[in-house]
Amino acid sequence: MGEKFHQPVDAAKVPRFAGHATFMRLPAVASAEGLDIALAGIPWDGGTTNRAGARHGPREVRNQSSLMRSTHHVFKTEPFKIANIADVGDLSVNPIDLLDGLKLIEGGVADIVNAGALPLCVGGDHLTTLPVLRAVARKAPVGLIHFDAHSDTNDTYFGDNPYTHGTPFRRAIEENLLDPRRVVQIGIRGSIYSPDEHDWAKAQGVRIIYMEEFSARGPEAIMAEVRDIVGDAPTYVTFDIDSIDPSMAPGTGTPEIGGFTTREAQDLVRRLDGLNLVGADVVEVAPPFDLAGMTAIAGATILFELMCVMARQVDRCRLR
Ligand SMILES: [Mn+2]
Repeated sequence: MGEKFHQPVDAAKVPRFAGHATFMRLPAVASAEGLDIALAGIPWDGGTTNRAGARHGPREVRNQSSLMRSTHHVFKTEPFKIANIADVGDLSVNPIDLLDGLKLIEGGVADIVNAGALPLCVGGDHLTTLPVLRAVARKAPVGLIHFDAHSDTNDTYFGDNPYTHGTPFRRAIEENLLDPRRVVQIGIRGSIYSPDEHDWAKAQGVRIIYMEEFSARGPEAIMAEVRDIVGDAPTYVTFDIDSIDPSMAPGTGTPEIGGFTTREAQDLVRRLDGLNLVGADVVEVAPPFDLAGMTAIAGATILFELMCVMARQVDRCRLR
C-alpha cells in the first residue's frame, strides 16, 4: 500500500504556490484507467440564469486545493494511501451550445465510469449534475443527497426552456435517473417563486429539509434521517456551494443568506461516511464573485472531505 498509488506533490519539497495547479496537487493523468477516484473539472455554466461565472470554478478550486494536506484530521484517513486518485483534467464542454455541452459532459463522465473509477467532479453550474447523473445512473436510478439553498426542481425558465441550473433534478427524476423516494435535499431556503414551487418534488417523494428544520433538529438527527432515506443502495452526492452562507462563500451565482457555516458543512459531509456512493460533485463556485479565494477554499475543502469519505469506501470495498 502507499506508493503504488498516485501521490500529491510534497509541500515540504515544493511550496504550495509553486508548480502546476491540479486538484490536491495530484498528478494530471490522461484517463481514469487504473484510478479508484477521478477528480474532474466541468468548466461550464451554460445553465446559469443570473450571475454567470461558475465556468471558472474548476481552475480556482484546483488553485486553492493546494492547501489540502495528506491526512484527514478527524478520520485520520490518508486518502492517497488507500485509494488511487488523480486529476483527469477538465471534461470537454461547449460554452455556446447547451445541448452539445450536456452531451459532452455525459460522455466525459461515462469514460470515467467505464474505466471503473468513481467520478468526483467540480463544476460548473448545477445543471452539470444532470449529464453526470445520465452517466452514473445509466443502468438503474440512484439515490441523491443534495446540499443546496435551492431545490432545483423547477420545470422551465424563460418560456419553455427545460435545461437550466434551476431544473436539473426535475429532469433527472423525469428521466428515471433518480429514485425520488431516495432523494433528500438539505439546506433549502430563501424566497421562492410561488407557494407551490416545491409541491411537484414533494409529490414525487423527495424529502426537502429546509434550513429551519436543520437548525431545529441539528446535524446528527438530520443525517441519521438522510442515511435512512438513501439506505445501502447506490447514491450520488451533490454539494452546491450556495448551501454555505454567503458570508463564508460569497463567490456563487445565487447567494442566499441564512446558510450553513463551513464547519456545519464539513460535519454534514463527514456523516456520509459508510454510505454506498457512486460519485459526487461540488458545484457553483463562481470565482468572479469571490473574495480572497474564500469560496474556492470552501469548495476545495468540501471536495477534500468528500474525497476522504469516498477513499474510505474504496478501501472498505477492497478489504471485503
Ligand atoms: Mn443548486
